[in-house]
Amino acid sequence: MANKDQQFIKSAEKAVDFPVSNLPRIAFFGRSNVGKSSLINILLKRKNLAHTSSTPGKTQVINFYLSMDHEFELVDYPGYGYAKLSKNRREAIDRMIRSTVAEIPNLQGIIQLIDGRIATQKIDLTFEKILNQVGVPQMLAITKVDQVKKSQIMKLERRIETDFGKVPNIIEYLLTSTVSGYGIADLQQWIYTVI
Ligand SMILES: Nc1nc2c(ncn2[C@@H]2O[C@H](COP(=O)(O)OP(=O)(O)OP(=O)(O)O)[C@@H](O)[C@H]2O)c(=O)[nH]1
Ligand SMILES: [Mg+2]
Repeated sequence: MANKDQQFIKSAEKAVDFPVSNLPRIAFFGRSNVGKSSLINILLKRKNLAHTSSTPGKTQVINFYLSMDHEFELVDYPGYGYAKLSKNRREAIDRMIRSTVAEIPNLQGIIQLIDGRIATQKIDLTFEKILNQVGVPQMLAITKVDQVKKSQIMKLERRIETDFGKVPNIIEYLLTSTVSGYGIADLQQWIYTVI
């Protein structure tokens, strides 16, 4: 078992600073506040190793983490498209994502998080296409489904299929919640199939 200090590997802002590793990596993308760091913590079985916050824009650099079993690494990216950041800062984060995603050594999978409580945002579709070009298996994690009424779940699934079905590759998605734990085992399973 790794302790907390061993599980945090490194922060980086540029691809040249990415840590070298033999382990497969899974990277996480999504709008600010969608729940990336929360999901990473639950997959790492840590409470707040990846810092979470109700204030969007918490994660400002790219953070690399080691899984509990030392089998893979998780890469936590800053959120894209956060309206309250200055235009310069927002564009810098978008550029950081675009210019580094294809440079992550040993990248085996991409998890893009989509807020299940609101309509699909244009920026999510834009980034879905950008991330798709990297050419590694891609999973959509629909987040915060604990806040979606049971009666609305099927509607949500149809909407995701319609919105993301237009992109070139057939899209895989999972409904998730870090509050109820819904979908987490399936996501973990997906990671083990792609690494
Ligand atoms: N209800 C609910 N809230 C969640 C869930 N996951 C995360 N949150 C909350 O959403 C907020 C943002 O979570 P973070 O994990 O910090 O989001 P992030 O995507 O890392 O945000 P940035 O670092 O700003 O890009 C926090 O207040 C979390 O507690 C979930 O499954 N359900
Ligand atoms: Mg974060």
